[in-house]
Amino acid sequence: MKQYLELCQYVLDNGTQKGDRTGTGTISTFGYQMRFDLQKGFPLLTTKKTAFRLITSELLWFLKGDTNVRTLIQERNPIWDEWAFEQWVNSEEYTGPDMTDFGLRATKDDEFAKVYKQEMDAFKQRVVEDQAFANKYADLGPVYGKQWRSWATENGTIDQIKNVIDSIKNNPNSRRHIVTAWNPAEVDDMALPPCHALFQFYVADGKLSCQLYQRSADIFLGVPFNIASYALLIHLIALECELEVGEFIHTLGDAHIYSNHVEQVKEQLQREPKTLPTLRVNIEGKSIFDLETKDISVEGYDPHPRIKAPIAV
Ligand code: DHF
Ligand code: TMP
Repeated sequence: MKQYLELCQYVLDNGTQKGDRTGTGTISTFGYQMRFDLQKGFPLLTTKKTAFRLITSELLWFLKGDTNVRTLIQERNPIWDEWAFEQWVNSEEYTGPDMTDFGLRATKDDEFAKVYKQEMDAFKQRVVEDQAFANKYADLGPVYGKQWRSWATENGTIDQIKNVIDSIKNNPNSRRHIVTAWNPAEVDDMALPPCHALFQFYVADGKLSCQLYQRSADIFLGVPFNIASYALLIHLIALECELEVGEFIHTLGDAHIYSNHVEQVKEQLQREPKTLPTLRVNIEGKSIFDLETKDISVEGYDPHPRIKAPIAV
């Protein structure tokens, strides 16, 4: 995963200081591309331990067309908690302690961080126990799962994933194998407008490749997940279409390192990448839409230790 470390170094060397929506501050560049040959191993970062189980659970959640964080919470996957919680604390029904700017404040104020954690734990418990509450506050709106599997039109919905699988199978040479999560009519209703916005598949020499356009890329926390997630998606679609895997091409728009991730990035740059793991998928008798997290694993993953960092909300 030299490519990822090169991205980090490139942004540190060439980035400009740039403010951002979350108030954290970033070092940012615009436009960058990485290529991963999936024949050379599964691109899960080895320079820090990365939670593959969470990546799998999120991708299967997208593929099932789900947009409610309840499913993730039930699978002990916390990666979308903050964006559901934000909907709750901004609602009229919420009467607890003031949670304005909870993400940023929790990184700066230990007392507040405790109160925030209590409120978050209570929220998650209620989401699991109370389906009506979950439907109201834990649904992120028409995010990835909705756009991928049931894009709304005047005459019904479009299943972009089924369609793209059909077009890969029946017309592999097509230059129109596209899925887009960026739905201009609905972005305003989403808890977070799609970061991984549009992707295109390509078939040549019996191999399936995919290029992703990611409009906004949190290099330390988001990007390692995004690389592994799209690599996994290519493997799954390739299985479904009886093709080998080719390349993942990752094109970034605003590629940024948050100011409170710079030390972590530099620590990672000191580390030597290790051999990539191998993906195992137990798909026997199932379609990719019925897979469960336990059906997917990596073998031979021996990363450097985890490095923690706060997420910008
Ligand atoms: N917002 C921001 N500012 N950056 C993101 O990367 C991001 N990603 C989202 C939603 N909003 C976002 C969805 N994906 C983590 C990774 C990916 C992700 C959300 C969160 C994350 O916190 N990763 C940590 C902890 C993982 C764990 O619990 O083990 C990590 O160290 O990788
Ligand atoms: P933005 O909507 O203001 O661009 O903020 C979104 C932040 O989340 C930004 O730092 C990019 C990051 N992000 C990723 O890097 N990958 C992801 O998959 C998601 C959902 C978000």
